Amino acid sequence: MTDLAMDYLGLDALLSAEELAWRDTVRGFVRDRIRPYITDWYERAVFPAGIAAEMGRLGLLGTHLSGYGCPGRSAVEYGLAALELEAGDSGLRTFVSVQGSLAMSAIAKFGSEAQKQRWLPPMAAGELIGCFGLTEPEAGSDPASMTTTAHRDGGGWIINGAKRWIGLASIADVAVIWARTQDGIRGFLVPAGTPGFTATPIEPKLAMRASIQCDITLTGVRVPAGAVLPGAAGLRGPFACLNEARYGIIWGAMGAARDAYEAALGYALDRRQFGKPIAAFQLTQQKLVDMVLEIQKGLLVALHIGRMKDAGTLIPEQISFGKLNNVRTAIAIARQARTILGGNGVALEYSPMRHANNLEGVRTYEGTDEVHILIMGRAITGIPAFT
Ligand code: TGC
Repeated sequence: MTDLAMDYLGLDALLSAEELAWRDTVRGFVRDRIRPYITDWYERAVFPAGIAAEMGRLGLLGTHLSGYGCPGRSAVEYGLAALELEAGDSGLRTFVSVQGSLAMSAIAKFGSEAQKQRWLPPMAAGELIGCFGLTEPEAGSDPASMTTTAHRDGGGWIINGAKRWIGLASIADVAVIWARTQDGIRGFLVPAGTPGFTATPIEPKLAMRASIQCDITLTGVRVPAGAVLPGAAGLRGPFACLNEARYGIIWGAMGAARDAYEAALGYALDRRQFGKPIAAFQLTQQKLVDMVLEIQKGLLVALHIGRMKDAGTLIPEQISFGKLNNVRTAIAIARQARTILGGNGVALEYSPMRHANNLEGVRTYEGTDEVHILIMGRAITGIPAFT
């Protein structure tokens, strides 16, 4: 492989020495702690929960949050971590997103001082796990139609309802549950083990096999007054957390794409047919070049959006641009990479088809392609076309 094969436009020059060092640290973690095991985890549909504490020690949980034991890194550094983790597997990057961008972010943005003190330091360390319950069986793209309710009862609240596709819920120590109240949608911190709360993994899955997604039921779940997140009122609260997770996906998807491309390139250089490496065939070179074009463009989009986020100028409609473009592109690259591997491409030993399958999950959660198209459509026409 040539230098241009790995960084065609020299994009590393756009990163500071500190950013490159952090990127390489996470890349090393993925090389040592994820790559050797990922096919086994994926095949057995296992999320290696023990990795949480290792990730916490490295500063991968709540990476871009500050205070309360959180690493306080920049948005670009958080993005670089997502890029490298998803080059390992989308399921492992999803863990970091759910923990840091959704659960911890909800507490950091909207929690009381007591809630932050109690939950954030052990969550940053990976000692406690959090989940984020927004989506429901009948309310996916339209969370405004949620039917989970919370009613005041004495000094506390009683929550009833159901959530679906909730990452980590069955191993979570605390669930952030969004529910409809008399005063609109509010967020509640529900500790694991609270009577009436159950979380059941959704199995078997064809994507995200090395992570956990669950059904949650809430039946007469009683929580104290101090469980409500005081700073969040209305859907703006959960959407602000989704912005964080969607941002990480912009980078992460390019990691999966890059890994699929690298697998295809390595294979094409080794694999001989008709007397020469298949990389010597024009059709293979065209596929590889198309991948390089799209990966480099996707990384530029991610970096530009990351710099805007660090500058405080990024708006949610621009996050939709990145999420839509980069996930759609990554799926196309992973599928194209699979074709270069021929029949071997369906073997778990090679990463492209695993990435392609995972990316179907990534394309769907945190806003489907269709949702982000309509967010962008509204942004450029001024006309909402959701219904
Ligand atoms: P609308 O209902 O009118 O807006 C409600 C309020 O929210 C505000 N808002 C945002 N605020 C910050 N960031 C954003 N990205 C926001 N989007 C909307 C909005 O301004 C309004 O505020 P206010 O103060 O006026 O009340 O919603 P809308 O018309 O703006 O949006 C419609 C639509 C379809 C775009 C939105 O509903 C949407 O994004 N739907 C997709 C939902 C989604 O992404 N669901 C995935 C959730 S992920 C999950 O639960 C499990 S996956 C993670 C895991 O693995 O656990």
